[in-house]
Amino acid sequence: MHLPRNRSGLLIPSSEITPQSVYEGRRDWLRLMASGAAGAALASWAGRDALAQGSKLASVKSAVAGAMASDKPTSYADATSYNNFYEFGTDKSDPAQYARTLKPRPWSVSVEGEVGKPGVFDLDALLKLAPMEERIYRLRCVEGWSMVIPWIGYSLAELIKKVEPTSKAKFVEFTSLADRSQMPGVRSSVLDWPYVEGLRIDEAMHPLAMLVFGMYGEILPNQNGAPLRLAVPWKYGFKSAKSIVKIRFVEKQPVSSWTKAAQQEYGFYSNVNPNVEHPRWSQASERRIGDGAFAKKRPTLMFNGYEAQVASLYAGMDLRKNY
Ligand SMILES: Nc1nc2c(c(=O)[nH]1)N[C@H]1C(S)=C(S)[C@@H](COP(=O)(O)O)O[C@H]1N2
Ligand SMILES: [Mo]
Repeated sequence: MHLPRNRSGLLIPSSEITPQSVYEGRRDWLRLMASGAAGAALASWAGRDALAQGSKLASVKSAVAGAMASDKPTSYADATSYNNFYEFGTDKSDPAQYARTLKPRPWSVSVEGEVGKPGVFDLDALLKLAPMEERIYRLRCVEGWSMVIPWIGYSLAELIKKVEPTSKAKFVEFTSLADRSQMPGVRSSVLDWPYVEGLRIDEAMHPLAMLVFGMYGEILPNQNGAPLRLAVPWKYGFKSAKSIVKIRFVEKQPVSSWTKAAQQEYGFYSNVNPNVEHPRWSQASERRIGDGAFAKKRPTLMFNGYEAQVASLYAGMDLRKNY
């Protein structure tokens, strides 16, 4: 991903653009599901039942509503065929091609470390833990491209509150699945598996930080990190770990996989910042996937456009040092 190769992969054929009507259809379908009316038809997959019965697709809370991206969502085709998920290979097309071997069910997430109520959460329990919301967030990859994605999920804070972090819980570490039998890319040594990411506890508690189970009105496709992933919209995309199996509350700052791979390039914070360049390229602008190969790049926004919501988390910090 963050290797300088494969730049030609940035050219996306416009034939892949999903008509808005198809996307709207998916949304209607999810709303129906949320109302419970479509429950029987969806019985083939238990997760859909849980999503339908355990929750309503709530309108977003005010803390989040003001941060919703007004830009047109990226086409479903682009969002599901141009991916970074190194467990399935390093080319943008690899996850869509190889992630069908991922088994997102049964699935559980182990919550460990500095919490009063550690435990293993089954996926069904997580689906019912809080009301599902649809939130349109920008996703900015550190490589210089971006998308706009309608996610479905709820604030990570909902889960964190339930497990009662102790006063020693200063950071949260997220670990992705690393199973060679399901993930062909794990045989490669491009990263030190499993994929690990981390957030400071106040970042993790911020209402914008989202635990995601679906997108575009559907259950999360495997290549996008099924059955659950993070969406941390003010940070570079790699902070949003996919296919999470472990959430650990710790006192010391976790070392993320990308920091391990290249410390001078990928720091712990990795907040989107047009003023701090990556050692190998500028971060001042970005290419919106779907805009076409010859479209003008868009200026990258401070904190990816979420400055009003999150800047206070970093008051007094030197964002050049804490990149
Ligand atoms: N486990 C895992 N999570 C991951 C990655 C990965 O390789 N493995 N790639 C990250 C990067 S670099 C980006 S930009 C986003 C891409 O998410 P998307 O494919 O859903 O757009 O996922 C992030 N989460
Ligand atoms: Mo990325």
